[in-house]
Amino acid sequence: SASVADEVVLITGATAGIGEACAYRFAEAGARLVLLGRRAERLSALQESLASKYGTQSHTVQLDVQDLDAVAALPETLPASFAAVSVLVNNAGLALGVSPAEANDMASVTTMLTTNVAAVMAFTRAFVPGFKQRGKGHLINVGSIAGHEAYAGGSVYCATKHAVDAFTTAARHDLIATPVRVTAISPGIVNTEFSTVRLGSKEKADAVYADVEPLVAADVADNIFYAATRPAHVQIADIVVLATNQAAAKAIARVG
Ligand code: NDP
Ligand code: 8X3
Repeated sequence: SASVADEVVLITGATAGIGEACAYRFAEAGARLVLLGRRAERLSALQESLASKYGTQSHTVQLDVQDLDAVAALPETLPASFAAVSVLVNNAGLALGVSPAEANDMASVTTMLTTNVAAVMAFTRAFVPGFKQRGKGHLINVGSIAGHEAYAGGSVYCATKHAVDAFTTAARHDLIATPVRVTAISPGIVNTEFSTVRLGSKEKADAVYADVEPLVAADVADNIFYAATRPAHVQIADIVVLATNQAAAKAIARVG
């Protein structure tokens, strides 16, 4: 496998869940990290924790990824020692609610489309030219099983993750003659803050994860790390990863 030691790995949505688990996984392997999210206290706490645990050098950026101009400006504003990003993990994302298609709240529609789709496009636009210039780089987009199937109550979220899937595949075509690799990671049920954000309360979220052993964020970070550490000639296209008692987004056996 290829080492990510001393590589600069940029992770969006590093303040919780899968992004935070990626920070620990890449830090353990000696990477230097650019960590992004809106919650500044969590970024500082993560930075300190990684430094004390692994001696990690990291740079934090408090950013709402919906600010597409700030995303475009980001490469210019990184300190020199963090400028040569070679792995971009587009992880920040969310679902808001389970409205049926005919009742979607349009503010939530815009938030999901901008965060899950436009921001992924903006980060790609911001960092992949550098990958091409330096002849090295890996674009990793966190999709979902919701990018491979659609379900009731998921009209907008599933549409965003289908868009991530299409964008990722098209990017792979665009970059076919370069050393740049393009990967999608498509998890099923993962116990993170995702369902609290989607459903609006921890109590409702707990029901999603009840009587089944879901994936945990570290499982998905492990998949992302796997893709990032293959030899340079190996391009993982998509990892669809489900809980053992899951066969599709809404096919989950509550076996205890
Ligand atoms: P969490 O809610 O635990 O984490 C989401 C992360 O995204 C947080 O760090 C949050 O940071 C960040 N984020 C959200 N909106 C913004 C924004 N506007 N600007 C910057 N950062 C933002 O959820 P997960 O870890 O589960 O989600 C990570 C990714 O995995 C998402 O793309 C999600 O769609 C995907 N996914 C999740 C699955 C699951 O079952 N949990 C399954 C399949 C895919 P902050 O709030 O500090 O900004
Ligand atoms: C999150 C997984 O199945 O709730 O992307 O859409 S699902």
